[in-house]
Formats: sequence, structure tokens, C-alpha cells
Amino acid sequence: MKGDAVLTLWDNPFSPFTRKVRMVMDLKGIAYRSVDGLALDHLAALRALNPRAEVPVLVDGDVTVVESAEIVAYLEDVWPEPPVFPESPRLRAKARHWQRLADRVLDAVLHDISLWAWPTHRRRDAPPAGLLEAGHRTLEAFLDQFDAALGDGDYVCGTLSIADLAVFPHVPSFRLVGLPIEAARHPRVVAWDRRMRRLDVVRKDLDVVRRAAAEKFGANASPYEGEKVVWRGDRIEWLVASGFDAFWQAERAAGRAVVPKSLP
Ligand SMILES: N[C@@H](CCC(=O)N[C@@H](CS)C(=O)NCC(=O)O)C(=O)O
Repeated sequence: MKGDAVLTLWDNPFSPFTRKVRMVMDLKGIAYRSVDGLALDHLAALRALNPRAEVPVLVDGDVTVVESAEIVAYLEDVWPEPPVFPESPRLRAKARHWQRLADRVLDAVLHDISLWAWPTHRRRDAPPAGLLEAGHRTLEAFLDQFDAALGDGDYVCGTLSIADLAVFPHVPSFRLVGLPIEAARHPRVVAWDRRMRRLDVVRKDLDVVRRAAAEKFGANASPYEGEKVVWRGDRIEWLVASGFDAFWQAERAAGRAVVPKSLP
């Protein structure tokens, strides 16, 4: 066990990546200070820690870790109990697989097709023709595979693991993009979602999101960027793979796109 120095999580109440990391820290009983790194007042300080200006970033004394999966791996190394990776190499590979799909595919599709529903941005245009349908196809393929992976277990890898904690924060966004998850088609996912919502760490996470939504967007104001959108690799990849290169180029030409860089 490490010393008592309080860690700082460069955080954001709504990011699926920070929500995953927070749930891991809460599960392990790790004390931390949270700073909303995406609030405009904190962006310069965040960029000094992570040139990509993305959350989460974990600062533990002289150790700075960026990338949510790397933060989770660091937390597991330093605070192994309770584990968020299963013991057997086979199940560990399965847990990493679902974390990767959540971080790189779910996030990308949900991001790309939800821009018009963000409370921070008030876009006046409509999504390009076919974008929502393409997104729904990828999301349905994900749900089919996730439902099958759950099998008869309570959680993806049998016991609660990073696979569940990585996928869960994305689940409410399915409804937001017009694809509510239905018991008739994905019964195991619906039962798993209910089970997740009964966990203390998940209840705390949902409470943080609910309270932050009321606090941050009250009085018609927002502490966040309201026009530019960060397009990191996976988000561009899905657009291009789905045939929406022209939309992406138009976003860039309109000055609305930011592409992060990992080195200054
Ligand atoms: N691969 C990164 C992705 C992190 C990421 O995309 N974070 C978003 C929030 S969901 C962000 O900070 N975006 C910068 C912005 O919106 O200004 C990770 O797993 O940590």
C-alpha cells in the first residue's frame, strides 16, 4: 500500500474515461482530489500535464499518468485490492478486449453521432445524411457481441472487472442517440445494466453526473468550450471508415475541429 499523499485526478464529471477511472478509485478506496480539467479555467494547467489536453490525468506525487487504460493499470499495480482485472490470463485478455472496445469504438461512434445533442454546443445544422444510421449499425453490432459475451454470468468476466466499468458509462448515451437498449433484443445487457446500477461505486458515479449536470448547466451557462470539438484518432477513424470524410473535412474547414497532439 502506498503512502497517504492525496492524489489529484484531472477529471470531468461527464467523461466516460474519467467516470471509469473514478469508479476504479472508489472501488479500491483510494482518496483523491478532483479537478475538472475541461473547465475553461483549468485547460491551460491540464495542457501542461498532458499536451493532448484530455482528461483523465492522474498525478500521484512525481508520477503523472495519462490515458485512462494506463491510469487503471497503474492503480491496479499500486493498489491491487480489490482487483479490477481477473486473475487468469485468459480472462484478463477478455477484460482488456472489452475495455479497448469501450474506449476506442463505443466512445468514437457515440461521440461522432451525438454532437447535435450536446448541452455544451448549440449546433444549428443537422447530422449528414446516413450518419445516425451508420452509427446505429456499429452500436447494434457492439450490443449483439456484448450480450453474447455476458452469457450466463453476472458480469462480462464472471466477477466485476474493468470490462464492466469501462462499458457502463457509455450505456445512457445509447438512448441519447436514438437507440434505447431493449430487453427483447439484448436481455442480458439490460439485466447487467440493472445489476451495475445497484453497485455502490456506480450509484456514486451516477450521483456525481446528476449533480454536476444541475450545477454546471444551470442558468443557461456552461464552463466548457462551446464550439470547437476535439477529434482524436478513433473518432476520425470511424467517420472515415463509414464514408463521412467530407463531413470531417467540412468541420475542419469551418474551424470547429481540434486534433490533439501527444507531444508539444
Ligand atoms: N484515450 C483517452 C481518451 C480521453 C478523452 O477523449 N477524453 C476527452 C473527454 S471524454 C477529452 O478530454 N476531450 C478534450 C475536450 O473535450 O476538450 C483515454 O482513454 O484517456
